[in-house]
Amino acid sequence: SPTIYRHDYVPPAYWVETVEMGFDLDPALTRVATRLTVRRNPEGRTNTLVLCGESVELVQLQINGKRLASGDYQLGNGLLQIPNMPDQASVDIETAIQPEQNTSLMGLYVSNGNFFTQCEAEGFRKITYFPDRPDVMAKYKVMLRADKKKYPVLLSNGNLIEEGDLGDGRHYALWEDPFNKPSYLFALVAGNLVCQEEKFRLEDGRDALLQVWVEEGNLDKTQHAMDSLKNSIRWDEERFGLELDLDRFMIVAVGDFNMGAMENKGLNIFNTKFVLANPRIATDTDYANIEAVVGHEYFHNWTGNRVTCRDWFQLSLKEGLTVFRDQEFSADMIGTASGRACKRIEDVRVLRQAQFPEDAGPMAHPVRPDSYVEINNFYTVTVYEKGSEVVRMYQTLLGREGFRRGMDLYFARHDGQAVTCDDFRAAMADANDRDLTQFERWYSQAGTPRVKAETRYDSEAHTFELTLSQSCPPTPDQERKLPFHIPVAVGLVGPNGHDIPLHLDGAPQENIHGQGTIVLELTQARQTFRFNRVTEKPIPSLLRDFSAPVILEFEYSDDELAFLMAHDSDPFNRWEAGQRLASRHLLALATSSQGSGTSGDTADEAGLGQAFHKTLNDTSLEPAFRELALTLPSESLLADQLEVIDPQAIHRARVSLRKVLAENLREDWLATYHANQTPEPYSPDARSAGRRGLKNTALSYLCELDDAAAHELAQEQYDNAGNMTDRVAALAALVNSSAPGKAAALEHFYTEFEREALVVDKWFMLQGMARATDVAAVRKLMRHPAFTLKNPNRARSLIFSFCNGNPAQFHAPDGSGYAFWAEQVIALNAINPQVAARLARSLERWRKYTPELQAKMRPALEQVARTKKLSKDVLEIVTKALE
Ligand code: B3K
Ligand code: ZN
Repeated sequence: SPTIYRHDYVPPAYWVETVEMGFDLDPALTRVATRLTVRRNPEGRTNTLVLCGESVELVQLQINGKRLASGDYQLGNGLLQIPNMPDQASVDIETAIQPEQNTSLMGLYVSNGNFFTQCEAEGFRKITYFPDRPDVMAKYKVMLRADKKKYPVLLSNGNLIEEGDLGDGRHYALWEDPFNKPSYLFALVAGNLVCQEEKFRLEDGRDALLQVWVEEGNLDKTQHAMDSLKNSIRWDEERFGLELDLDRFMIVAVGDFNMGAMENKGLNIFNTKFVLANPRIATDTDYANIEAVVGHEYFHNWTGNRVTCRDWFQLSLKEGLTVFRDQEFSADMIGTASGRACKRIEDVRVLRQAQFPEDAGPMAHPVRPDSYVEINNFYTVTVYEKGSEVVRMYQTLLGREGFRRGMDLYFARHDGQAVTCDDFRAAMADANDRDLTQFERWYSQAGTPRVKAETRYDSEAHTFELTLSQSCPPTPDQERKLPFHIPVAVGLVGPNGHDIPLHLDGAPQENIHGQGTIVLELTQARQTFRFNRVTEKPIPSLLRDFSAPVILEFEYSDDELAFLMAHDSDPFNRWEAGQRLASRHLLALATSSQGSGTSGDTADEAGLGQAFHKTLNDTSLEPAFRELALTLPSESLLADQLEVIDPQAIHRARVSLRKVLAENLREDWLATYHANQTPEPYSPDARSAGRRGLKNTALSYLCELDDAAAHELAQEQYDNAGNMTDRVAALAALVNSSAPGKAAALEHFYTEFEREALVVDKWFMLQGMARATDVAAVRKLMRHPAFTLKNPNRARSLIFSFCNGNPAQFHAPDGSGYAFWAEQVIALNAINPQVAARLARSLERWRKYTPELQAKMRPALEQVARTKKLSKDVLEIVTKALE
């Protein structure tokens, strides 16, 4: 498979102005008639029209009404090339496709008897031949024809122009999208669906029709998605002055979907997981995720659709920016300062747990990649989450108002265009009269920068010096890195626990949190900042609110960390101090006890226990914050901080510390458990969710004791749970204990919810991640009648949760986990290359593990690599892993 390079970008030889399509929908064989009007691009280099096509049969081809003979064009390698084209032409293409056979879930496919499409990134070419690249933008008119009984609902982008009967039991609908769009935003839906709908008054006075489409039995689960949509529309009006530009906005839920959701113009298609919710089936996390994803897709209407990407290397232009927007939306929806901080902590946790390892492995790539084999492999945490951090840094450097000025200029300049990350950066720079040249390195250099801090306090001169030095490790194809432009938000905490007013030597700087915080701009490899009038020795609070996606190194003592944990005015760094303290202890435990499994230094534990005790009982802190502070760093986060990973040692260390904390704080956990019950009826708001979160954290610690009292508490919660959050938390606690009722509870849960696919996913997931679940147990679960590899949610719920979420069992010393992984990657490859490639990534960091484990991982990777008919998706991953 060829590698595609960013520097090879060439503008298209022809633009497409209009697209008219007619679909005769039939699951076995659908016919698609497409008429394009094309016009030569004066900046193009040839007069050959290049169209892409994949798994489509070409039935007929005409230029200006004249049928082409097979000698008039070239067909091969996924391209249809028509040479000697006139400057303007009408092109008629007829194709035949087989939606029922399409298990890749790209292009047009069937899910539970209904038709859906997924075109990003390159799925439109599985429907018809087309210049399937995002810089080709056109206006679409779409005629859908289908059997009326089986497919009463026919949807596509934009506005419904006409509908009616065709006789013969068939009917039609004609849709027109008034906006230019790239082919990846095309969508159609046809089937037996129902909707919840509402008229919604926009700020400019227009009424928009909002619809959430689902299967009939799910109409009682659409309210939260609808509310989230209305909140998203309001928020984008208020925060960015961006209005919905269509009269109708539709969300459709589908059970078979590769990703979370898709922002097709006016017709967003969603994984059911990010639409359906009611208290019986959805957890607090599900509610929050639905709000975030509904927001994300809606926000794409401006950042992605109205202004789109010139080429797929620019993916972060829309994804990083839209993730930033959805994160800000969720934070604003919580509203409180503490709630904002909790959201920030959760987002940073994802970044560290998933993106930092990606940036340190064989798939490491810049936020704007330079090359790819399969673009679907680059919908990554780097493009999305690190991309969002990069956008956030503009806001940190320019301030909220400056950032808004940059956004306004971006839309003023580029509405209706397909542009690059450089265009976005230029808008930010020009709107604020700032030089952001060096900032480009955040887009071009891969790897997580390290910032090392050193301090010097002069008690005579009352000066405090902070020296920051930065470095960035080599990544594939990038040996040496140049210094980044890094905003470092800093505060100095005095002995009384309050922030010291800051007097920075030199020019005054902008504050992000008021007087106590200043944003330093680190642009050199090494820089010293001096603060004057510092009368007492402070403790520095560095990188407040995680002001840059870097690893900060500073030698805090345990006492200093405990002090910051108790006093830092920046809630993020309060949390951070506790995590550092816990990590330090856990890493020592994991490396000292490799093999032995005994608990570590009790003096250390006492310090940590005291700090945890304080946090647990500090009722001035929001429950949601306490929950985050009392959750130990995950096994994968700890693994990332070790030179050589021994998953069992890490697991033992973490479990043993949890047991110690459970024992030492038993009474406090119990009191916290009882103090944080939530009233009926259930409400998913952040405050209530925070209380449930803390209560269930208390329950899980208590269950580490594995005694009768804990078992009873969990069993009672399971039996009486009034919502899914409490129910599934109790079940997880039971399953990870030796409680006598755990088998019965698992069975009860399945029987109770067997008709709710999303809950059955939870049932598989919980078992996939359970401590006692080994490969044999996973294989047994795969034989359950409800299991199938064909549905991505189901495959993820068991196989991914085991391979990624159960490290101690997956990395069993006998290598059985790796053999299982290879089998499943190979099986999935034949069904759905995108899902297979995601699973393939579970082993990409094999070189970080102990030599014994590496020796078992390599053959598994090699086995996948030499599989026949390997998709380029999987091939790219395993090739890069083995290089
Ligand atoms: N833009 C889509 C992702 C499409 C995935 C293609 N493999 C979802 C999103 O980011 O909103
Ligand atoms: Zn997106």
